[in-house]
Amino acid sequence: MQKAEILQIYTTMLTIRRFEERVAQDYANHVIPGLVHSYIGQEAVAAGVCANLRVDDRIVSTHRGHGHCIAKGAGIERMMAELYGRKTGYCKGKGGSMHIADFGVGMLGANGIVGAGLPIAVGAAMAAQLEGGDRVAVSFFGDGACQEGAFHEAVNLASIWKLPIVFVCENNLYGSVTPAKYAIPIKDIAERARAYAVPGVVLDGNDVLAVHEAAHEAVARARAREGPSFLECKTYRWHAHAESGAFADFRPADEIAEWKKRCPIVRLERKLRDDGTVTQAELDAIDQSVQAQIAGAVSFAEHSPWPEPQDALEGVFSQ
Ligand SMILES: Cc1ncc(C[n+]2csc(CCOP(=O)(O)OP(=O)(O)O)c2C)c(N)n1
Ligand SMILES: [Mg+2]
Repeated sequence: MQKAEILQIYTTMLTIRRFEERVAQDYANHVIPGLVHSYIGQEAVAAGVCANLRVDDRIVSTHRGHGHCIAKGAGIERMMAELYGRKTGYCKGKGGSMHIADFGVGMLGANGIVGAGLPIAVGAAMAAQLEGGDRVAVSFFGDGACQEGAFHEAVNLASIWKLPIVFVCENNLYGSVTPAKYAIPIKDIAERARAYAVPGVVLDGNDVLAVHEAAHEAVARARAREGPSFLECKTYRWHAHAESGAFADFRPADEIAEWKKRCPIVRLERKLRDDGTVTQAELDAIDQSVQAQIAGAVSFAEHSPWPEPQDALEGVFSQ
């Protein structure tokens, strides 16, 4: 991979990290209302997969969607404004974290209903197949979503119709407070894909280069109209299920500490420094530029107007 491409992936991961750090801080300070699920710890999955996508490819996300939005090219100003509840946000400040979408960059939406994104992504893949060309769709979802009926229907349909889709399971070992070990009777969820004749690969989801390589193959397969693929990325979220404090974190402290040592960003930094690809000064400069962009997004949100009371019933699906 060219240096510029690796640094682009690195910058995406760091943008997600800094964005989420700021969001967590603003949430704790009651600046951000609603419910927010942090993507910190899982950055390698969104960044590694989306680096293989074009702007006209489509992705469907989850309740933990900020990383997917950023990696697919959504604007962090409008994202931050949405989280702040401002009129300039993606949903005019009325949707919040779990409704962010940007069709212009092929981001078909976060989704507050666990498992509901998979059939939407299958629909996007079907549309891509019907229109000809080589567009693809990617479905991001968690281990918890794999316990929903929609998961099985989606993977099966994609398989029998050979749809151009990549299923990306982010197995972060928990669905809210339920350990995957309790809820799932098999070690690797990828086994389920194989039951539907979809090739399933198990990956270290904190190794962005491994994720990128596997996604590269899966996306190429979809572009060549050879059918769906399934990537199970083993990873970990650093924060509790959601920022609200309503979800106590029952996970063992030593487990959290162990996974923090496998930070996907630090791992890539170390590799790039060790093999002489970058200097620490280059990495510092990227961080400074990312931090400036986050500050810009916050300033945009802070200086944006609130929605008008008379618009309260516009753009909503129930009244
Ligand atoms: C259909 C449905 N059931 C339950 C919930 C409540 N809920 C929100 S997130 C979540 C856990 C999802 O776990 P997973 O798919 O592994 O994603 P993660 O939160 O780990 O990223 C649950 C049960 C929901 N939003 N939708
Ligand atoms: Mg999970």
